[in-house]
Amino acid sequence: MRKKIIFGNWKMNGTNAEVKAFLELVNKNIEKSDVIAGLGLPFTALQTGIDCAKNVKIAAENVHFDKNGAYTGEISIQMLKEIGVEYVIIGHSERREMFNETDVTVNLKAKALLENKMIPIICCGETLQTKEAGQTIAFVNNQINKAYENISKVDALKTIIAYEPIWAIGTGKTATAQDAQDVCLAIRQNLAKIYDQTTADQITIQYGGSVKPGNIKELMEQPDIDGALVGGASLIADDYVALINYS
Ligand code: G2H
Repeated sequence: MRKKIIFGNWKMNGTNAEVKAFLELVNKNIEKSDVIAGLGLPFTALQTGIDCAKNVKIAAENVHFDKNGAYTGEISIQMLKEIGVEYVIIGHSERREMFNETDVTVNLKAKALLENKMIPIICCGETLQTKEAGQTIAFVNNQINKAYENISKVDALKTIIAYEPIWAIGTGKTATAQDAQDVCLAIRQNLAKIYDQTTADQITIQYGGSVKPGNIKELMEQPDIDGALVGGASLIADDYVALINYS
């Protein structure tokens, strides 16, 4: 039985003061012990997140795959581990589109995180153009095949996938619950081809893209959607609490 895993993704939002105030409100109001709640934060707010969160896992929104070196402005896995971060969002479409993230770097990051016993949240998802060309599943499966190259079955079990159709991100357009389910099922079928059905059945697949309190329940009721990665709505404490306490 897969537990629901619902993470906020604050993107480039949130000062330390804002994160502290947000978590003080959220800590008191999260009821559900059967949902794993999390929050992706900018690097500068991670320490505050770790210090203030009670039942909320803290995620970084990116990391470099190399151990250390001449990478001005980058952050290493060791640096995140040192402050207690366990989860890292990798391959978000905004990083792919604006910051040169590729399937190759996503794979390097996933492998490096797993070697360090950290949990990658591996994002995938298609553009509107790809969707309209009827290529969604082929495109997403190709992203997944590349992300999981040379990752063992044991390690794959520790990963989380976030399926985020790019056309639904921050646009207010959510995939219908059925459309999201269809793609999440196709991802699971692809994982069964890469590994086996038992492994595929244990991997968490989140949906992301304009998730909000009003649509989370229907999305979470889909058999292959195991959680959500939420941007805009996760910035508001009341909405974040409603998302975690959705049922
Ligand atoms: C997709 C999502 C969070 P939003 O990027 O990862 O953002 O919920 O604002 O569409």
